[in-house]
Amino acid sequence: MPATSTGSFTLLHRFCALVVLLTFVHISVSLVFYVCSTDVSTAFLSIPKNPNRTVATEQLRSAEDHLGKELELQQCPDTSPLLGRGREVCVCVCPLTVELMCVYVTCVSVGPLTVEFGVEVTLQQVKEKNPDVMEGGWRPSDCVSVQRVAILIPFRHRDEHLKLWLHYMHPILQRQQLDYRVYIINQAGERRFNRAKLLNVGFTEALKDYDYNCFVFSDVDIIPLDDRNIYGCFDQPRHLSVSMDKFRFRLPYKQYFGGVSSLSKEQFLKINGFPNNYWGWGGEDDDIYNRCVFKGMTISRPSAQIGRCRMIKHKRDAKNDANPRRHSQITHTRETMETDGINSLTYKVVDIKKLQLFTNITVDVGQP
Ligand code: BGN
Repeated sequence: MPATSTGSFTLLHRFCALVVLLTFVHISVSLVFYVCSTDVSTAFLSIPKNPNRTVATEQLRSAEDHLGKELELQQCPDTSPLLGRGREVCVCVCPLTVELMCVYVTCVSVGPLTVEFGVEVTLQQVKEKNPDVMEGGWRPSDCVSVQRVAILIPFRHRDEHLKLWLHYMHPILQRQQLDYRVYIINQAGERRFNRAKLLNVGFTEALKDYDYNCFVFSDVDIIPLDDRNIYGCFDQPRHLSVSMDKFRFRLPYKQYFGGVSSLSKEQFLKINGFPNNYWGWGGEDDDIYNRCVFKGMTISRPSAQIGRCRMIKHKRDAKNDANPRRHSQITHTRETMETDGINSLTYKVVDIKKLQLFTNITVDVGQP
């Protein structure tokens, strides 16, 4: 054979070998991404879907509500796969949706929480960004949450803060895969504010709506800086706002239980709920802390890193001056907790509005 044709044969042979090699590499890489994507893309796809689009699931859901069945949906994972500061969730992109042809990967960042209070948000914008939030809350459509959470916010004249709270919190709460609803407990009238009593009202009213097993008590001006700070319940009462910017990202004192906390229904009832007699600012959170300790419980907390949060700066509200009786009141918790609490709660509901982003309960809690 002439030397030139031997040369072209070798070249052709090499070229073919290269093509075969590249095809092999392509198939291997696609296979690896295909296998790895099953987990990750499930996580990615479980970012809230519009329930209108999942009619069958909704029908099953209502059957579940009526018949008390748990369907075939699996329990949501202990740790939601959608959380984590700066974490990236990657999915394969498959041309023509043929999974074996997955050729490249796209990543979205789900973690970093930039919380800025200078931004102007309207309720309409928050609604548009959270189309799946209905009746003040949401629940995963592809798994059953263990945590059925009522988030209770004592409130009066803080509309600007509420907009920011809803703007930041609805997406976080959905990523946490909670079955949750937000309740604003608005104190009617202009008399002295009573945070703890409003929370007792929230507990009672929320239970008329749904079988909640967990209650988060949050001030309207506190936003977590890490979505791994779970707004759910734990073995022990939980303090969530553990490192606030206002306190230079530390606890102001070891027993501090203010800001954001959570108690399971059982824990809440064990301490006879919250005190009804703290009128004005301060002390009620210390009383609640005492109640927990006197009933043999300890306080659970996230790490200082995960528990970082920001507080919207503001002046003390009108009619929320410091409660002058608070120092003496907190020395008597052991006795008062038996008779002052959820077992002695009286109030008058003035109005209940079920809105898309929250339920608004206006209540007359009386006066000192
Ligand atoms: C404490 C308040 C708390 C408040 C924190 C943080 C009292 C009771 C008398 C010691 N307790 O001093 O209610 O959450 O500061 O601001 O005032």
